[in-house]
Amino acid sequence: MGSQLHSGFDFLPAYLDRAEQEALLATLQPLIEAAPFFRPTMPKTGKTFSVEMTNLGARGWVSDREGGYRNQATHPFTGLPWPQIPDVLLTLWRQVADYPILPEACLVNLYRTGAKMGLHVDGDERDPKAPVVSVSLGDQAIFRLGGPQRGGPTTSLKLSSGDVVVLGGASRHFYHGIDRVLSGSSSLIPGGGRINLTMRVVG
Ligand code: MD6
Ligand code: FE
Repeated sequence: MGSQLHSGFDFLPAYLDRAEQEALLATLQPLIEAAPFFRPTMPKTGKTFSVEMTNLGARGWVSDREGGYRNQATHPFTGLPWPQIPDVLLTLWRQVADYPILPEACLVNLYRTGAKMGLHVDGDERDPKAPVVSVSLGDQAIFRLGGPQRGGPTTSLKLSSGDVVVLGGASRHFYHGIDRVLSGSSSLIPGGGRINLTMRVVG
């Protein structure tokens, strides 16, 4: 059990050691080749995200101007089903999620130089009890965690390669985002940057 800053929030620093991080990245590489990163766009405005995304699992998360936020079975550009979530991630979920159902989606976020993610709530999944489990690889990032309302107090936390965060319980619907990534702080990812994996039960 890591430090519980909020009910249902769990921070597990250095959950994966360097060898495990390298093995996970090697496992992800062919999956990402099959389902390449793309840049989602915001509903209505069509503004592009600075983060590049892809998914693993039966019900990946996508967003574009026309269709808005949604879960779908196929990659929006290749039209192919997303690759399966690898066993190493399902095992990690079983170890930390404390939830009987396995994740149906693993969103893969890639932050290259300058990418960040605004404060948001992950609200597109229907099962309110299932946690979201996040795994960070590569460069460190400043993660901001608020509460249930936009504009409330926030705390920030530095996430490093190998760290795991669980947003469960009340914290499942807390605002959070990535203020910035500390470029060059890790040598794990070729070309630099940060990958964040978030596993979800879509419901
Ligand atoms: C990131 N993480 O770390 C963005 N969402 O790049 C998230 O948006 C997130 O870390 C839900 C649960 C945990 C998370
Ligand atoms: Fe999120």
